[in-house]
Amino acid sequence: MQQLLAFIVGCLAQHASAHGGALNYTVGDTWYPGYDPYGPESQLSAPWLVQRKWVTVNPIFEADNISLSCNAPGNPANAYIPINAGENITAVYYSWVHTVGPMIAWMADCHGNCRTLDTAKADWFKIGEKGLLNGDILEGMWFQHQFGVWDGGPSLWSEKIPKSLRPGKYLVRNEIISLHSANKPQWYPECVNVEVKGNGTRFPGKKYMAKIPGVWSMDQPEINIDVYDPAIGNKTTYKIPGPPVWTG
Ligand SMILES: [Cu+2]
Repeated sequence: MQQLLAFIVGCLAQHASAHGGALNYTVGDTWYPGYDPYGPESQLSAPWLVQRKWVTVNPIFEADNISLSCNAPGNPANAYIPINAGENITAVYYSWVHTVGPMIAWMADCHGNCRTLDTAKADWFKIGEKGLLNGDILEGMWFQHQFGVWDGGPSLWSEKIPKSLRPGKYLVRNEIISLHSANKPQWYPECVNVEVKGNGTRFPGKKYMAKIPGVWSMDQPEINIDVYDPAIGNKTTYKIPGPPVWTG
């Protein structure tokens, strides 16, 4: 526990003035450290590592960037977070500063081994998404704003593993899209290994699936957006693009 606290405090210091990403995860009362983007290279071979490797808290700016699936360089991790279908996985961020844009949680079936999954070719499906909660696009309350904690405490984002999902090894991908720069979207994706348990038998069909990169494009008005244009910023609805969420 002492070690874990030191780790958390370390992350906090490093990320106070930067952009960010999913640094840790919790399921119930159990914490799982992610890959520390500014930590030692040796993490990658650690038997406890559950998160794919990422090396900067800076965003990705291109919808077609090959690293959009699991950040750069995205090397696979060894361990899996055990979780029951129907339970929540919480991604933990620190001092998240951006306020506008959707947040989407995705999963992909690893077909038995997440080390060998090519994340840029995988079939991803949404398990949850959070967007504009109330008010208008420019000044209303987005989940991304509400979720940000400015005092250095953890920002928590929970999504449920669909109750009927068949057991197996999966990646969970937490994606924040920040839209505060006009026509210059920012992507913050991280991926974590989970092993889903339970009695589920279901799996989403084709209409729920997307490729990443592939699902986002600068042809989408919800992505290539100028929130400072009153004709857009004054709207009180924002439809999160991509396939529908599969809730199981
Ligand atoms: Cu940023």
